[in-house]
Amino acid sequence: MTPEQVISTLQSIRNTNPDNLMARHFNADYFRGLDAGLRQRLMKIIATGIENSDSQMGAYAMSPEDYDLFAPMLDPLIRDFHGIPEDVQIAQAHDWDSSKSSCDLGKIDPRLEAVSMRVRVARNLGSFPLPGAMTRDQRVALEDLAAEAFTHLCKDTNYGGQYLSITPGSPYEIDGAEYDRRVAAHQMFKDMSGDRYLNVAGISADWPYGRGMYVSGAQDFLVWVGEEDHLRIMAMQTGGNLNALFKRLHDGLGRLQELLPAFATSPVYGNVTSCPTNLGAGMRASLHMRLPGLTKNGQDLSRVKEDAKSLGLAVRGAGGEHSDAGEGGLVDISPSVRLGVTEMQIMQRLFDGAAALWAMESGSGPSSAE
Ligand code: DAR
Repeated sequence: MTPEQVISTLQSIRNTNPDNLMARHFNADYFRGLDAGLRQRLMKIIATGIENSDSQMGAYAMSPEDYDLFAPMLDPLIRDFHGIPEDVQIAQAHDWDSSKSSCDLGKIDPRLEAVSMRVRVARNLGSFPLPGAMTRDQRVALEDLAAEAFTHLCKDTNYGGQYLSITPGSPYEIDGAEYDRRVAAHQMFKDMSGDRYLNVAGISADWPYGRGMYVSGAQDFLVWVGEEDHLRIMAMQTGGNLNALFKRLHDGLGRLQELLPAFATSPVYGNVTSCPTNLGAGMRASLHMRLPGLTKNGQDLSRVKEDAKSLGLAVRGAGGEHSDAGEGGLVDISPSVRLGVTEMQIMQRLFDGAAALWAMESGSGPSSAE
């Protein structure tokens, strides 16, 4: 497309899809003012939001430098998503000290003592392009670096476990049946080549090369390699104590920082990620709850999404992004904002939000839909 065709297309998307944040903040004069090389580089970042007009964000960075290089374009949509006004300086702090707060869902209601919960952070190695711009060889080289680091975890009695690769010919390669079993167990990530947003951005390219998963012996600490970010480092458990979950993640993250090259960070946005929605803490903390009343037994997520939004929470189906509610209204809830908030603030927001939604479900709390 010529620059004027891009401008015209984005004007149309802005009219038809006002929630496409990239289209909402696209500035035609800024785009026209870039030289041809920079325009081509920016097009790779925003192509996903042009090809997929229903995008929520509509952009993925291709290198850590993109957030600085294209700040006039990207900063406004980052602020819009994370709710940071233009006149507020973005400052990403970190706080993992969970001793100051006790977030055990069993205290909300004994029926919440055994909820499924997961917290993950996205990290990218500063010495590689981001996943949308990697070659197949770079994807395999990064996986080799990660696999080497995991050999140390496997020898550590606090972790044990194994690395499972889906790269053809990898010494850690698993077969299709094992891959399917791990996906069904909600451990391994799904085949990315089915995600149209990631496909346009190049993030799912070269599938399945450079992809795999470390899983600890207790299966409560996992690391995805080569998904939407270089690494998705996560702790998971069935049980309501968020403090224990976050501590396990923080401990494992610390071990990986010792074993791997430096992670990509920005002086403004904190941890650098492919998707601007994950900048800052790079953290998604989530738990599953059955909310049959608020979801009309799983048939309608619209009301619970509105209720959750008023609490700063996002709601997904139990099967992950773009999925429907599960049996009995099973949904995945997580704090939306990840930039400008610390890890402990995210943990507290998840706990407080879960308590408020539970109260709405039981009819004892106010609902935004009333
Ligand atoms: N589907 C893309 C990304 C939205 C945020 N989720 C991520 N990063 N997994 C969109 O722009 O709508």
